[in-house]
Amino acid sequence: MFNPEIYQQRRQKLKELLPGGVAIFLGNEESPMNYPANPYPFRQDSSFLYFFGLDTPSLVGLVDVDEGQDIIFGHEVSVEDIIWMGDLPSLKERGQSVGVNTTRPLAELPTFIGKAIKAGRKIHFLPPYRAETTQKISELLGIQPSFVKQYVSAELIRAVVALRSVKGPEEIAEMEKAHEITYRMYQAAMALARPGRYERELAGQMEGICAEAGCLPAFPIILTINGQILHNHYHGNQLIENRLLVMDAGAESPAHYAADITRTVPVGGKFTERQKEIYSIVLQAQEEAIAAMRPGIYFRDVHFRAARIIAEGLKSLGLMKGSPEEAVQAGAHALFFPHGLGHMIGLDVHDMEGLGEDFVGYDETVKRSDQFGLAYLRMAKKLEPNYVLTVEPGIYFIPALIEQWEKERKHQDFIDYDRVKEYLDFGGIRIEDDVLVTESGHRVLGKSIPKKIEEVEAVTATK
Ligand SMILES: [Mn+2]
Repeated sequence: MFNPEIYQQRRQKLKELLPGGVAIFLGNEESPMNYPANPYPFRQDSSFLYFFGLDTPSLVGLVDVDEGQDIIFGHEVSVEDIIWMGDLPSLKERGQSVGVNTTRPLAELPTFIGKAIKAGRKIHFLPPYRAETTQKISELLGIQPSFVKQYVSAELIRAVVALRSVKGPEEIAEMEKAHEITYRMYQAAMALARPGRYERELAGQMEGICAEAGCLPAFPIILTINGQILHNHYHGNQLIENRLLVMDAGAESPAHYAADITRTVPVGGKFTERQKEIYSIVLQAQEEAIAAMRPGIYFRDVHFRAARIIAEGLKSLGLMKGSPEEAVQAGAHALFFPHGLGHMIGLDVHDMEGLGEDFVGYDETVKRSDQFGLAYLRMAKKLEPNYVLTVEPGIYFIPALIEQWEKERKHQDFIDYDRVKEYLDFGGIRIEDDVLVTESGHRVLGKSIPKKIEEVEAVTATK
């Protein structure tokens, strides 16, 4: 948790951005796995954390823009709570720790909201992503659950996105902590990437390092010899000599800020020539994309820059043909690079994605494309100082996609399908770092995790 002043300033700025009304932030509840008293690890809602900091369930934060007041609604600590969970600070003390002087029993919330509605005041809320939150909003505001999403406040979403997008020094420091842990996760996993090991052994080491540091992974670890499957969470394969291993993982700091790193290593510690050729293209795309990061540049243009390097590189290997520029415009490169270059990162690994990707990554100057590949670009708009984004190009050989495009003769002026089919057993490569946009350029967060070919070979197990 940060100083109470940080939270006060954030709520003050929110009041300045909203035209009026009352903004409510529903904290999360415990989420049961298989019976009520056996919950998943508790994860607080990120916007609640941002404005109200408290990392415990069953709280509602309220920012009354008209009255200039902040209130936390929650349960008072009971003797029963103390029996099971030990001494806990009172609701009042917890409120004060985040600069909120007014706390009320949760049971008073419906009355407060009812009065505000009667007075014709607007109740702002963010899009819920858990069924019970939808249910609570439904009951509080008298909206049928299936209509709740239609009543979310675009004004509140815009204000929250404006604030959470620009990271403060205290947030960058937290992200650096997440990177410190993530660095150690990669050191361990790379050293274990030897034939005969199982994916789960490496993934388990990574999770263990998070646990030792008192935190959790920021998202389920992707660690697979089938990197062509983009969000593969299966960890049951045995590592095979010379197969590429894609690892996409990151820790979440104790204050819940995420790191998100991807490295691709050759099992056994030596890239084949063919792997080196493709790897070098991805690395060049990633390094040049990072080099382009600065305030004022559209992230979509950085994405295109990476896509062009991929198209040029694949042309030099005979997999693509024609003009790389035109190929990228037509979307032909998306056969190999079907996702976007990156996304914002912060309290959520895909930061604020639950508020709506178009609110986060797009604005009136840049609209989302519906072209295959480009449509998955989560972030397109102009970069500003203190944005933090991932930069994560990749090249994948996805047999089902290749087969489908060839059958449809899709982009055949730009793709040499006979050559591409020689790579059906290749797998995939992705390289990802987290980049802070500074006043004059950028800074890559965290200690540098090996990504140059020689560095990767040096730290990856040989046998
Ligand atoms: Mn990512």
